[in-house]
Amino acid sequence: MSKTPKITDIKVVPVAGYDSMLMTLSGAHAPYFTRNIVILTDDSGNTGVGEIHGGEMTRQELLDYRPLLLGQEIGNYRAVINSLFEFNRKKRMGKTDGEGIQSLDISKLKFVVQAEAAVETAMLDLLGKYMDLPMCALMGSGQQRDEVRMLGYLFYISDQNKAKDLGYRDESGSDVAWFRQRHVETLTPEAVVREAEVLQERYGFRDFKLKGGVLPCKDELEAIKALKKRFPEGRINIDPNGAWHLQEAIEGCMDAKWALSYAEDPVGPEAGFSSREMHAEFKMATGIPVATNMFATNWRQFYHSLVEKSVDIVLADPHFWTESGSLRIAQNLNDWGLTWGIHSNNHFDITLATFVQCAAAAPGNITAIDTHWIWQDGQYLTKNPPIIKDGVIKVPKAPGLGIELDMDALAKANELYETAAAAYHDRDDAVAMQYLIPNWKFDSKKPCLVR
Ligand code: GKR
Ligand code: MG
Repeated sequence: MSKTPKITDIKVVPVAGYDSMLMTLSGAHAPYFTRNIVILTDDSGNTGVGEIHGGEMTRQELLDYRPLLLGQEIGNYRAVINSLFEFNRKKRMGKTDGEGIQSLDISKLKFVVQAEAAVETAMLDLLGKYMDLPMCALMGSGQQRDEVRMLGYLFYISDQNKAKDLGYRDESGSDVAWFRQRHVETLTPEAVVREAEVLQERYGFRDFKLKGGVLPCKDELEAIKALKKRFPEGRINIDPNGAWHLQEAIEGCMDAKWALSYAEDPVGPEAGFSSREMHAEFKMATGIPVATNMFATNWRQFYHSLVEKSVDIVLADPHFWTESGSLRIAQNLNDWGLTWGIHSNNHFDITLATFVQCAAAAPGNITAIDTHWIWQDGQYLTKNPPIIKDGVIKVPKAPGLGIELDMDALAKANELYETAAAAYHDRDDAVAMQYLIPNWKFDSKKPCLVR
C-alpha cells in the first residue's frame, strides 16, 4: 500500500510586522501586529507553511501540538486536525465564557482563533507538493476559479504624530503613493474617498469596505454615500463591528440604502437580545443584506443565525473555522442561496496565499475577499507574495500554497517580535487610544472617538 510522507519536524516562529494607526471600535492599532508561523517538514524533504494570529496563547497551543504531529502521515491530515482540535477543546475548557467576539472584545479573539488551522494549511501545502497539485484542488469543491476578487479595506486613520513615542513607521519618503497614504490622517468623507482612490490606483479594487465604529453612525454613513458617488459600480459595505443601536442603524442605513450593497455587523447584542436577534430585526426593517464575522464564528452560532434568518453573507475566516470548516460552510451557503466570504485581521503574505486557495475552492457566487494585506504590503515573508492587480489575485499554478518562504525575512520578523514589538505580543488597541483620549476604555456600544 502506498504511503504519503511523514512529518519529521514542526517549528513555530512568532513574528511581528508594522502597522498604521488604524481606528476601530476596539481603539487604535498599535505600531506592530503579531502572527505565528508554522513550518512543517516531511521525510520527503518538503516544507509546508501556515500562518495564524499572534499572541502567546496561540503560540503555546501550536507548540503543544508537537507530539501529536511528529510521525503523522500528511495524507491523513483530516484525522490529525481533528485530534488537534479535540486536544485544544479540552485544554480551553473553563477558560472562556463562550461569548466569542459578538461584542468585539478582542481579548476574546484568541478563543475564536483555532490554532490547528495553521497546521492544516501547512499539511495541505505539503500534500499539494507531494501530489503536484495546488492546494485548492485538494479542498472544498476543488478549484472553482482562476482568479479571486479582493476588496479594498478602508480604515479611518489617526494622526500618528499624536502618539509619536509609540514609534509608528514613517513612510512619508516612499516612492509608492499608497505607502505614504496609509499614514495620513483620515477622518472625513473626503479623506476616505481619497484613501480609496489611492488604493484603487495601486490595486485596481472595484469593491470597498469601510471599517466603522469610530465616528457617530450618521457621519460614517456620509462617507459611504461619498464612496458610492465616487465608485458607482462598486459594492460598498460598512462594518462598525456592532457599535450601532438598532434604531439608529435602521434609520441611518435606510437613508444610505442606495449606497450600501450590504452591511457588516451593523448592530450587536442589545437590551437583552443577542446579535443574531438584533440582525434579524435589522434585516426585516431594512431589507439590507447582512454579513458577519462576529456572531456566526462556529457551527453552533451558525445554526442559530440560520434559524433567526439573521445573516446573508458569512465571512468564514479559515483561521476561525479551519480551511475545511470554512469550505464546508461555503458549500452549504451556496446550496442554500446564501453567500460566502472571508474576514481578516492584520496578516502577512502566507495568510493572503491561504485566502486565495480557500476562495478558489469555494463554489458559487462568493463575495470579494476581505484582507488587511494592503496595510502590510511591502513586508514579505515569502519570495513570491501574491499580487493584487485589477482587484484580483491570480490563483498560482504551483503546487501547495504556491509560495516560497523567505527564511531571512522570517528571521527579521521574528527579531522584531522579540525586540521592538515585545510589548505588543497580545493585541490591545486601548494603549494607543490613550494618546487620543486619556483614560479611554473600550465600550462595545460607543464608536471609539465618541466619549
Ligand atoms: O483588525 O482592527 C481590526 C479589525 O477591525 C478586526 O478587529 C475585525 O475583526 O476586520 C475585522 C472585521 O471585519 O470585523
Ligand atoms: Mg467585520
